[in-house]
Amino acid sequence: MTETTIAKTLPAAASQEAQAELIAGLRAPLPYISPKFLYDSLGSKLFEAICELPEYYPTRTEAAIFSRHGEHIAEACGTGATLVDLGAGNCAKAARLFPTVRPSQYVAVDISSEFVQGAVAQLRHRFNDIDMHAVAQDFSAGLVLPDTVRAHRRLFFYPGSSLGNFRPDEARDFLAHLRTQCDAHGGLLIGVDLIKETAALADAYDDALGVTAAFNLNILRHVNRLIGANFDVSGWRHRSFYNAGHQRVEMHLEAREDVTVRWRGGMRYFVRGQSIHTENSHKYTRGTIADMLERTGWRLDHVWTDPDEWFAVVYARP
Ligand code: AVI
Repeated sequence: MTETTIAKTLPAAASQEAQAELIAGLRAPLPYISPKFLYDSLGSKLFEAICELPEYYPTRTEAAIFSRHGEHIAEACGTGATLVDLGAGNCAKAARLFPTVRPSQYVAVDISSEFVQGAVAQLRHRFNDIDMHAVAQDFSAGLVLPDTVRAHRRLFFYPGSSLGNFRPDEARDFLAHLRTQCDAHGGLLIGVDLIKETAALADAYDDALGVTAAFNLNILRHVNRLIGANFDVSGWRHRSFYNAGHQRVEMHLEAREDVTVRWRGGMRYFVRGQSIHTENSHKYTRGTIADMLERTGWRLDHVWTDPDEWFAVVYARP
C-alpha cells in the first residue's frame, strides 16, 4: 500500500505566498482573511464539533440524503473508481461510501496535513484492500495530484457544501478545473446547500454554544502564528448574517474596541466595530447549480434532496 503525502500545506511558518496573501487581506480597505486559514489543527477540530451541533443542519441533512438514497447514488457513480475526496477532513463521509461505491483507490486531500494523515492512517486499518493516499494541499487555487493517483475514472467527491465557500466565479473556475482532470468515465459528486428561511441560516452560523464563534475567532490565533501578528482574540467578536443580495451567509470578526494590530513588518489600526471578513458560504438553488455545472463542462445527471429541500447531493458526468 503506497502512502503519499505532498508537503504543500500551511505549516507553522507559512509559505511566503500565504504570508503575502494574509498581509494583503489585512491591509485591504475592507479587510479580509481567506476562510482556508480557519483550518489549522484546532480549527479542523472545531469544524468537526460544528458538524455535530443541532443548529448546523448541513451535515446531518446531507448524511440523511446519503443514507436514504445511498443505493441509488452508488448506482449512478458505479464501482471501482478512484475516489478523490476534496477537503476530506476526518474522511468520515467518504468512508461511509466505501461499502457501496467500492473505490479501487482513495485519495484524501485536505489543507490540514496533520489531520488528513491521521485520518487516512486510521482508515487503512479498516479498509486494507483500498489503495489509500493522503495529500496535504491547499487546492483552492488548483488541484495538483501526484502521479500515483490514477487518471482513469476519477470520481471527485466534494461534500458538505464546501463549494459554497468559493465566490461564484471561483466556484466556476474550480469546477472547470476538475473537469480537465476527469476522463470520460469519471464523475463529480457534490453536496450543495440550498437557499432557505433566514432564521435557520442565522442559527446554523451562530450557535448557542458558541462553537462557530470559537471556530471563527481561532483564525486570529492561526494568523498570529503564520505572520507573527499580535491579535488578541478577546478583543474581537463573531458576527454572521445572511446577505440576501449575494445569496450567502457571511462571517466576520468585529473589533470590540479600537485596536492596533502588528505583524512582522507591518501594522493596522482598527476602530471599534470595524470588521474583518472571514468567510462566505454561498447558498444555491437547483437552477443555479445546474447552470454552473453546465457552464463548466459537466452534465447534471441526478439531484437528491431531503423532504424540505434544504440540501442537495448532486451527481454530474463529464
Ligand atoms: C466548510 N464549510 C462548508 C462550512 C460552511 O458551512 O460554509 C464552514 C462553516 N463556517 C461556519 N460554520 C461552518
